Amino acid sequence: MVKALAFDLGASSGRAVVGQFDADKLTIVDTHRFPNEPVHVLQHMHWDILRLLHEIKQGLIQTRLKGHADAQSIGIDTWGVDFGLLNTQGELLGNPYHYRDGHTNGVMEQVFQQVPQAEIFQRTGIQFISFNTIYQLVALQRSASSFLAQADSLLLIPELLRYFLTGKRLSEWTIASTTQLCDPTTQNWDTSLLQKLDIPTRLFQSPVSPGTLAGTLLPAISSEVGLPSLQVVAVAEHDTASAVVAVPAASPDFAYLSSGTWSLLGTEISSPILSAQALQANVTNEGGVNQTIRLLKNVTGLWLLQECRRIWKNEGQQFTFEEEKKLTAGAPPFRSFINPDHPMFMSPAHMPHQIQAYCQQTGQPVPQTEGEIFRCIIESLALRYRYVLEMIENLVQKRFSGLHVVGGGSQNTILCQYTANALGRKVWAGPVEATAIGNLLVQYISLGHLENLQQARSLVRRSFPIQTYEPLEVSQWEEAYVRFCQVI
Ligand code: LFR
Repeated sequence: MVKALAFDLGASSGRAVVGQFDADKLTIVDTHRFPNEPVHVLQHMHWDILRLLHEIKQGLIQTRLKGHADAQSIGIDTWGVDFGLLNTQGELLGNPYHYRDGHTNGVMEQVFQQVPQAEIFQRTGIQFISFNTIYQLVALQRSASSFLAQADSLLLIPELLRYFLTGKRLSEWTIASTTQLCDPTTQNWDTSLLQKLDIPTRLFQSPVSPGTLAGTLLPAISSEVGLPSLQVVAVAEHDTASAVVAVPAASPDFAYLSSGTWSLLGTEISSPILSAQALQANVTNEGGVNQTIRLLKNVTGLWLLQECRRIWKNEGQQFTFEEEKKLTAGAPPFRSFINPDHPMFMSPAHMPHQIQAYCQQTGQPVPQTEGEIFRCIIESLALRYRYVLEMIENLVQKRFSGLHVVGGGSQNTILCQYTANALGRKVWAGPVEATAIGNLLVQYISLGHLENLQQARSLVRRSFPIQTYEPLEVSQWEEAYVRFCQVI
């Protein structure tokens, strides 16, 4: 039995997950859970980064107390694009911004005046989203940030947390690729793009491949948490890259949806697609494991539901999942649709009001009840998935027989069923814990217990339940899709 420990930091919480691998099966157990909530201070939204380091240490202690002091290694993953700056002494400068902060508003469009959009895509292969690291850095530089002026290096958040544990500054490829500052063919920073934008090149060092051994726990941390000096692996530190590792596909040609706060829908390819059509579709070519590229598109995902729940909770209304299901099923079908990716849904605002405003502005019936709003969101997500899947298929010139849905959203039975209906194809749902599992699998590959991605995915198939959804009511959904496309 080989044990490893994954720290997976998601949109509202983080956790420590121990993997136990006995050659035939992988089982996982949580040893610690903690909040990962942004902190609003003055005009800005920041990571609570030192608290997270504290929670990671608590996770190490709990892992020992719960009988897993024999874990061999650790890996950390989080979402993309956010970073911390270090001075020459290796101290953190300021508090990292959260990507939903407003400081990048309008910056992307200004950058296009300096470097044309098509050139940025040609160089990086990354989709255009206003919060990418490239625009965060330009925003800092335009505001004459003294932190940027003093900075000696930049580490993306999982790299920063790993640095706090090991004392070593090391950049990792999957998370580096999300910055929109790397060349996907050389898997290195695009220095001429950095220079064109006056972003200091001294901040960056060549990324290592996911699975690289990145040091051991610092002696001070080992003694603080009472564990030996464990190996720290630079796993696929971008959470989506980890999730894609854990897609239980048997064939090399498959489509996936990593379903959480974001819905990341795409496929795995061997070299980036940088065509004008790809630029037009605003897809991304992010770095994957074993020299793969994750060709995918971001769809605003469960965020829409999470934000509605947050608002209703503040207003004194809370529903269990079973209640939500009933409310959704009880609302009339196909009344109004939203484009989940409209910018008005991006920042934390009053989501139910935003959805109502969208429906009103597009001349559709305005959903009133919670059930009507849930239904509008879930139908729109499922229809958007079809739109994006077909877009990806056009780019790779393939047709997939169904869609693998992994992550927390694979538990949402209504969303999975509606997705199968909207696609008119099968949906295979699971594993739920894909991100943590992918994090662990890369550690097992790195330590020599698994050979490659194929073996890792076959282990996932043997170890975790996968639920199949068959498409239903296909002709009604076909009609709905036509209307959805008109609305968006
Ligand atoms: C998902 C994710 C997406 C990325 C977004 C912001 O958690 O990592 O892949 O586009 O968050 O970083």
